[in-house]
Amino acid sequence: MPKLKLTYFDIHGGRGEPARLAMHIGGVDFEDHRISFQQFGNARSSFPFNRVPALDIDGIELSQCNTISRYVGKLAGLYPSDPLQAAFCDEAMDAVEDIVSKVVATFPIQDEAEKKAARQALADGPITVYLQQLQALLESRGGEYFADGRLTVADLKVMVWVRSLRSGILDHIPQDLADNVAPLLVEHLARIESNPKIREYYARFT
Ligand SMILES: N[C@@H](CCC(=O)N[C@@H](CS)C(=O)NCC(=O)O)C(=O)O
Repeated sequence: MPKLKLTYFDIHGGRGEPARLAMHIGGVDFEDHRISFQQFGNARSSFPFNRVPALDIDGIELSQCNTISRYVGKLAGLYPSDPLQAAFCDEAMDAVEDIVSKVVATFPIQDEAEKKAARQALADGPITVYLQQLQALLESRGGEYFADGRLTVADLKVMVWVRSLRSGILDHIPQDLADNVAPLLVEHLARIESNPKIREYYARFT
């Protein structure tokens, strides 16, 4: 097994969290390198594409969160070997990345009224559409998991996003949006969060 070091912000969410969870669930040993926003700012140019998460694999730097999740998912046994099931897994992960990118684009908006308008437009439009379509995907795959009839990195990716929407950290996005437009994703969140290994992971931080 290679020596792995995942660098990401010290938060329980975002683009690095699915990989952390996957490695914990699969018993994949890794260094959980958490950095502050200030440390990131000071070291930005040292990361691939000036971004995190970054996964150091025996000295090789790997970027792109879904690529990282797929890679560690394979090591952890949380990525399908069947090509179609793998595509289902990728589809859900890439959909989340689409919508996360739209929300992240509002982070730099300084003017509060402008930010509110941008976030409300996202909530009424694309976020609702992505929630509904992800819910439809989940239903079409049997209703419990996004691929392979079992827990995969796709479930971790969707779970982390839906949890962040409901957490209240995103001003101007109604906390109950997912509950109202995609209740099956909220049930999915509860199911995935109740996984004993996920509970064990978060218990380390309390
Ligand atoms: N396409 C990249 C995007 C990575 C990304 O934008 N990461 C954010 C943090 S979640 C970042 O590093 N932002 C710093 C910046 O934009 O300067 C991925 O999938 O990992």
